[in-house]
Amino acid sequence: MIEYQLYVDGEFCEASDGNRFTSTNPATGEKWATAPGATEVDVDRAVRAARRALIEGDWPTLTATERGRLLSRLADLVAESAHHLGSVETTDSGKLAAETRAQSAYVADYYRYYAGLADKIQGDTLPIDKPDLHVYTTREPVGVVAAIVPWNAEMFLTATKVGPALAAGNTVVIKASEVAPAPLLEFARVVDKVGFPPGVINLITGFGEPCGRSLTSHPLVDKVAFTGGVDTARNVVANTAHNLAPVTLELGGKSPILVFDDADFDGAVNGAVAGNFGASGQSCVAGSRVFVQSGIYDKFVAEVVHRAESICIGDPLADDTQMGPLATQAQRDRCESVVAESAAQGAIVHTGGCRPIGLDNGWYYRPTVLGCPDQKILSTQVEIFGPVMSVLRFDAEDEAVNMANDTEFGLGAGIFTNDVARVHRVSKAIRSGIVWVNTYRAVSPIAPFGGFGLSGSGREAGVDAIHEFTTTKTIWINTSAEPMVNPFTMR
Ligand code: TXE
Repeated sequence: MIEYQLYVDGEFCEASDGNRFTSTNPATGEKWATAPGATEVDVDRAVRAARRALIEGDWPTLTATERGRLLSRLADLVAESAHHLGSVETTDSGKLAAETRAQSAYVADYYRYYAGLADKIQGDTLPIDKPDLHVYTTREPVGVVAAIVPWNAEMFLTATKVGPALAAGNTVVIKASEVAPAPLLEFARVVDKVGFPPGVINLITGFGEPCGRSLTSHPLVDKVAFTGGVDTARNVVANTAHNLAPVTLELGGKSPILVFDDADFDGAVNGAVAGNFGASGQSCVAGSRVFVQSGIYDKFVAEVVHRAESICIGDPLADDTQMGPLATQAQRDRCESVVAESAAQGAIVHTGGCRPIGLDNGWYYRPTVLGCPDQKILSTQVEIFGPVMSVLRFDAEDEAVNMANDTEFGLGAGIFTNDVARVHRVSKAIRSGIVWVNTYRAVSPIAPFGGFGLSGSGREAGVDAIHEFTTTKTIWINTSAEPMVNPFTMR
């Protein structure tokens, strides 16, 4: 059993009350690691360390270029450790090693991108409407950032917050998910080698109560960057009623994939498979409502069923595995209950809808394809966070767009067509933060990421993310040779 520690103020430590919780390997159902459950005292210590690092010591006096150099070194060390970090993430979350290792390597590019941006954050000189005044703005760090991440892509979702936050000169307290705490505590070992001043990056683990609640409501926290579920987001926003910290929310979705008759058929099938069965469907951008035009509907369903049944399910660390388990037993229970209820409402279970034979110890669930007559079916309405694809038929373009937009979410959308005018028309009409055309699930440090509606607010990645972690300061300078006039004699 591996025993991890918190990382606070540049040191590894236990929780103040010595409390630990156990993490389970979803592929085997076995307990494999323990992590400290941070208390309110630990949270307070971490936030105060971040606050000290923000205003005292080396960090606030570093030039932006020097901050960039530290981020660049972090990028190099993450790249060197990518294989190991990916393996730990797989053991803790059940996500495919092929994906976690590649993603950890790509995470280094996120830090590298923000290393480059650090000394390109600049303000403006304003053509002010008054004489003898020189007015300019600077972009200032917001302050202490609380970064809350879920279990489904911890290294990645940490980088999308920590990269821009540090580039802009903030300090951070990162809270890992209680479901899979190990990857970030392993990441702490990498962070420790970089040479950041103590307190610039703090990593803690614990539960929503007390850890998440006391972090997001802490009076010295200036900004909250959250990824997770909608209900938790509501709690987080309520918590920030205490400190009035601005919040960035990256939540879930019920993203549509629209497949038109004229699409490249194989490409569209690949998009639907990637959007639903990649990461066992545990992805915020899962394209879990697939709208297929009538002319190819039957052929499309037959092919996605064939592809779902060909997926090699098993040990996520093994090279030939294509789909691992779900992260928790609760996630599998949710797949089972939503699929059962959807079938009772009239959805056709074309394939899946059950556990795979011979994989009795982990939280495995077969890739599932549901034929849904309409969007009254439960599986078309709720975020399942599992390998469950709901397929719906449409005839006309505006019918597909209306159905696609008939959701409270708005994170991603896929459009498969070879009609260029339709690409622009439908991209404009779909209400979502990201639209992928003839591709799906692509991300980049350079491209903003975020949603409309219940999918969240604010943007991660790209230059946009810098704006989330900076605030404007306006500086007014009297350039007149005369001293400021008496306000009571002003004309
Ligand atoms: O996330 P939670 P969970 C969706 C998905 C999933 C559901 C629940 O549908 O089934 O959310 O997943 C911390 N104050 N997504 O339970 O609970 C918590 O400790 C502050 C979508 O894993 O939202 C964890 O670190 N923090 C999503 C983090 O919030 C609190 C990814 C996320 O936990 C808190 C994951 C509180 N009061 C799940 N309570 C996506 N967008 O990709 C909990 N937390």
